[in-house]
Amino acid sequence: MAERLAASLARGVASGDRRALARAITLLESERPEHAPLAEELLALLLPRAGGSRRIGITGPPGAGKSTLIDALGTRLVTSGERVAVLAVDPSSPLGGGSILGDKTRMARLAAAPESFIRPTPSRGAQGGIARDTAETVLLCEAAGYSVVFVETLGTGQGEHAVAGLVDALVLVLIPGAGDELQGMKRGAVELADLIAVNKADGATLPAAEHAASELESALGLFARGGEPTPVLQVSAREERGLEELWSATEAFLASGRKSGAFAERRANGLKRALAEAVERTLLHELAPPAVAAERVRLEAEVLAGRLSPRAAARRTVALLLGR
Ligand SMILES: Nc1nc2c(ncn2[C@@H]2O[C@H](COP(=O)(O)OP(=O)(O)OP(=O)(O)O)[C@@H](O)[C@H]2O)c(=O)[nH]1
Ligand SMILES: [Mg+2]
Repeated sequence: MAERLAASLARGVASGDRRALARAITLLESERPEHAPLAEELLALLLPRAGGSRRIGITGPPGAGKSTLIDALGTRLVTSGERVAVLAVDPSSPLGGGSILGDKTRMARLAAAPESFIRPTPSRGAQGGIARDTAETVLLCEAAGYSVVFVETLGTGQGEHAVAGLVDALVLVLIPGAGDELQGMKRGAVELADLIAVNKADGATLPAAEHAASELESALGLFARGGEPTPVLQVSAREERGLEELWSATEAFLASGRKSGAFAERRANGLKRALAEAVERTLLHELAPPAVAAERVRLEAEVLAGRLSPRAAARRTVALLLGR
């Protein structure tokens, strides 16, 4: 029964049926134990068709224009024959939180194209859960024939870390006017980024965007230490300026990674991490009573606060699991 359902869903996904894809993703995200074997079967059936997209992360502070940029860029890509999927990951909003409608209306043009698929990923608090669901959702989108998959996430520190490991290229969207604050606050994100788009290079904010872009460029030039500095592009998502250049720079980044092996290495590292996380999650799920889960959360907080070393926390966790 379960196998028949998985097989028919897999056929729907592979034929590019958006409703089947949406149902398949819901199944992956489900926490109900009886759905787990079904989700696994579905992935097994579709895995051979996955892997073929360019996976592009779009991160940045709230209101930077990430969704507007994806809408404009995605619409162009669709026009040039690509099929575009967008996964909006919001680690900070609660499960089923309000961003769903917001994202669709902010990507109204792209959402209207039959060659697009837009899907919010609800948060459930755990970074690992988001990363797994998103990674698996990417695979399903690829099996459904999407050739470009955008993953939008808020650059709040955790979000971009989780997403950087899932994508082939991470684009950081910044806005002018944040001055020094921008450099201090976004330093981690800047270091993770493969490309930086300074958005809102239009109207009254144009001079500030130009200024911010040139400051960033010189800072990154110093960072680069002989390697290629991270490309900085000025764009206006609203007026659709600089988008061709941004996409060309993204494709150039991917092409050079394919040549050097960095592209394959990044995907391999992502899979290794996903495997390790899955082993941990499965073990904990099989072995741990709820009390242990609560204790793990407490131990993690102790580690993060610097009061406990990771090795001590690991030893206590394992002792708990073994019932000692
Ligand atoms: N002037 C100008 N405004 C823009 C541009 N791009 C986006 N905006 C505006 O900036 C606001 C935020 O845009 P969004 O695309 O929703 O930004 P976001 O980064 O996706 O926001 P969150 O998902 O809420 O973090 C909206 O009012 C947009 O109209 C741009 O290129 N120029
Ligand atoms: Mg958005």
